[in-house]
Amino acid sequence: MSKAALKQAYIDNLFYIQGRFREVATPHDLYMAAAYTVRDRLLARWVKSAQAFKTNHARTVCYLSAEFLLGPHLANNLVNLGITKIAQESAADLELDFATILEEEEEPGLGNGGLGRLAACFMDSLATLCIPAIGYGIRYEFGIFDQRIENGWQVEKSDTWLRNGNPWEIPRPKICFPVNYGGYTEQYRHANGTLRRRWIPAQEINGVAYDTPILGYGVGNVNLLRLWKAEASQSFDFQAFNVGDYYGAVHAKIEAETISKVLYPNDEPEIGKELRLKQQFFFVSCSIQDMIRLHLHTVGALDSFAQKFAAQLNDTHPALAVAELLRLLIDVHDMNWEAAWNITRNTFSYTNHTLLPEALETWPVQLFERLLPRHLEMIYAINQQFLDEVRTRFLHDEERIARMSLIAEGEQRRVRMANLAVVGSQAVNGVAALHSELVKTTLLKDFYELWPEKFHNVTNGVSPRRFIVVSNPRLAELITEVCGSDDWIQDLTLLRQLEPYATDPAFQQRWRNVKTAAKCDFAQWLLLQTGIQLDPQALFDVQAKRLHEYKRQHLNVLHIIRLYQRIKQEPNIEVVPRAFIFGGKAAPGYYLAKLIIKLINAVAEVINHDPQIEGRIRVAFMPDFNVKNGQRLYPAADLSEQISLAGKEASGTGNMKFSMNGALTIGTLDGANVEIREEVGAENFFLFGMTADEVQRKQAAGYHPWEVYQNDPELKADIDLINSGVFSHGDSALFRPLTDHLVNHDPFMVLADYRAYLTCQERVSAAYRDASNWDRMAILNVARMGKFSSDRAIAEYAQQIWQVAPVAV
Ligand code: 26Q
Repeated sequence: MSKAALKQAYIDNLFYIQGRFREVATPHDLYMAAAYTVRDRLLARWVKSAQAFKTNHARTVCYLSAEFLLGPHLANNLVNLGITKIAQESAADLELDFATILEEEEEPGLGNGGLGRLAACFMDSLATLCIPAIGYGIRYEFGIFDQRIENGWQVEKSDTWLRNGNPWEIPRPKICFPVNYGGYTEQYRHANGTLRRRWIPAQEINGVAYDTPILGYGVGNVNLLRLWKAEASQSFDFQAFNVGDYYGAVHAKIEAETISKVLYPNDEPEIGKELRLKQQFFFVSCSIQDMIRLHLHTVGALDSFAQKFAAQLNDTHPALAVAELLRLLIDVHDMNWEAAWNITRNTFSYTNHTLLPEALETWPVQLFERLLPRHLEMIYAINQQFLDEVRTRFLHDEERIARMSLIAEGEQRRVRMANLAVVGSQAVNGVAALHSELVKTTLLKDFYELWPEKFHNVTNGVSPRRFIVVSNPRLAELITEVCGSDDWIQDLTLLRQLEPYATDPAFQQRWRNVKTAAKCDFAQWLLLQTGIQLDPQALFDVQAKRLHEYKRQHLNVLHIIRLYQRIKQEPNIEVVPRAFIFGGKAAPGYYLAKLIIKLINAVAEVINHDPQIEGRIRVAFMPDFNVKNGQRLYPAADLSEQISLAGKEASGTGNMKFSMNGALTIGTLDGANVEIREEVGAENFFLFGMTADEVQRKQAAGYHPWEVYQNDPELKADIDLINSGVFSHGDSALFRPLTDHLVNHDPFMVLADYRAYLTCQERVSAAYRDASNWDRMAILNVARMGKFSSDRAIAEYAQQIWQVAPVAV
C-alpha cells in the first residue's frame, strides 16, 4: 500500500497486462493498469474473507436481483481501500492525470434506475457492515441503453460496456450450472417405491459465474457479486453435431446466449415477453443451485439450509426462486414436501418497490406451462395448500380467496408473482414508511390481514461513500475538517456535528465555495455535452430520474413556461435567475415519456434563445443520466425536484442523494420525502401538494382536470402556449397527446397540484434571495441526513429481516 509499491505495481501492470510502456500507452491502457493495480489489492482481502466465512459458518445474505447498477468501480474502490490520496500522488509522480484515468472507466449499467442502484448501495453497505453476502444477478452483455438527444428526441444507442474488457470481474468457468426450459412432466416410480413426478425438459443451457469483489469501506471484508452469463450447453451441442446438423448446433448456441444478452429497459413489466421470463428463471436457477452447492460442501445436509442463508427477493423479478428451491429440494434432493416447504418459507424475504397495481408482475399461465411446466405444478400445489389456509380463516369469503390466489382467473389465466413472493417468504417489506403503510392497507391488504407479523418497513438509504466521498470530494473534505475526523463516513449520524456551524458566516462562506465549485464543474461539463451555458450564480433547479408520468416532469415544465410568460409579459420583472436541469431515460416504448423529453428540449430551445429572457432562466436536458453523470450532478444542485403524485413513488433515492449534497427539496408528501422532511425539519423543506389521502379521496369523488384548466387562467395560458406551436415551429399538434391527456384524464393529477406547486416555487425563489439563510438550510439538510445512509437500512434488514451477524475479517 506504500506509494513506491503502488507505482511499481502500476508500471508492471501496464507492461505485463496491457503490453505497453508509459510512452505509447493510450488513456485506456492507463486506466486498465490502474484498475488491475487496485484489483490486485482487493484479491488478498477477498481470499481471506472467503476463508473466514467458510470456517465461521455464518449466516450469509443472498441478495437476488435482476439489476445491479454499480457505477464506476475504480474511484469507489480507492476510497474503500483508503488509498485515494496515495493513488493521486503516485499518478502525479508518474506525470499522469488522475482525473482523466478515472474518466476512462465505462460503468456497468446493469439496471434501470432506483431498484438496481439500491442493490448496488446495499452491496456496499453489506460489506462495510462486515455481513457475509453474495449478490446474485445477470451479467447482461448490453446494459441500459446510452441515451443521445437528437433534434430534441431521445435516441437509444446500445451499451457496449464489455467492448474493452472488464478488469473488475473474474470468470469462473468451473462454476457453471445447467438451466432447463420446456418439455413436460411425468409420473414415475422412485427407487424407494413411491410414485413421484419429474420434469423432462426440452432445452438445456449453462450459466457461468462471473465474480466481482465488493470491498467494504475501511474494513477487510470483501463480499461477492456473482453474475451469470448464459452459454450453450456442450452436451446439447454435440448431440446436434453428431447427427450432422452443424448449423443447428451453432444456432442453438446463439439462442442460448441471447438469454443474458440484454437488460430490458423498462421499469414496468411488459406483457408476455417470453425472454424476460427466461432471464428471470435463468439467474434464479443458477443462484439457487449455487447456494445448494455451497451448503452441501460447507455444512452438509440440506435440513439447515435456511439457517445458512437469508435470501432477499429484490421485487418479484426473482420470485421464481421460491418454486425453484422447492423443486430442487423435492425432485433432486429427495426431500418431502413439508420439510422442503418449511425450508423455502424460512429462506426468503421479499421487498416490494411499487404501489402502481399495473406494475405488479404477472405471467400468462400458458407461457409458464410451456417454459416451466414443473414449476407451474409446484405453484399449483403451493396455491392449494395456501388457499386451504385462507379458507379456514375466512370461511366463505370467495372474493378474498380469488384475490389472494397465486393464479388470476379470467379469459387468460395468469400467475401473480407478488402473491407467490409473499406466500413463499417469511418477511415482506416496503421501502419507506408511507409506502409500507400503503402496502399493508391497499396493495397487499388481504395478506396483511392474514399475516400481520410478516410485514415490515425498511426505509431505503444510499451509500455515503459513493454519493458523498466519491462524487463530492470537496464537501467530504470540508465535513471531515469540521468534524475533526472522517468517522462520519461509517456513521452518517455524526453529520449532526455540522449543525452548530449552520449560522457561522465563515463556515457558510466555505460551504458556498464548495457548492459554487461543483456548479462550475458541472456547467463546464454540460457545455461540452450540449452547448448550453449555465450561470453558476443561478439557482440550479434539478429533476433527474427516470421519465414517468407519475414523477411529473411535465409539472416542472409548466412552472418553467409560467416563468417564461411572466418575463415576456413584464420584461423588467425581477426574477431569481434559475437553471432548470433535467436528466433521465424514458423506456423506449413509452411514448408519452419520450414526448415529455421532446417537450423539455423544445421549451429549452425557445427560452435559451429568446433575447428578452437575457439568460435569466435557462433550461437544459443533460443526456445519458447514469451513475457516472449523476455523480457530477448531485453536488451541483441547489434545489431537488421530488414532485411525484403522493402515493405513487415507493421511496425515491435520488431525493436522498441530492439532500446529502446540500440541495433543498421541493416535494410532495410521497415516499421517503415524508421522512426526509421529518429529519431535516419542516422549515427546511419546500412542501406542496395533495397528500396520499387527499389524492384517494379526490379520485373517488371524481377528478375533472378540464375544470381546473378552465378555472385557472395562468394554467390555461401555459397549456395553450404549448398547443399554440411556439415550442414546435408552429406544429400545434406535436404535444397534443400530452396536453389532451393532462386536461382530460390524467391519472397523475398534474393540474390538481399545479397552483400549489407554483406558490411553493415562489417561496423557493424568495428563500434563495437570502443567501445566508439558504446556506443555513442547506447545511442543516446535510447535517440531518444521517438516517438515509444505506448502512442504517442494512443494519435494519440484518436485525429485523435476516437475523444475521457481522463477521469481521
Ligand atoms: C419487470 C418485469 C418485466 C420487465 C421489467 C420489469 C421491471 C424492471 C425494473 C419492473 C420494475 C423495475 C424497477 C423499479 C424501480 O426502480 N422501482 C424503484 O425502486 C426504488 C428503490 O426501492 C424506489 O426508491 C423507487 O421509488 C421505485 O420506483
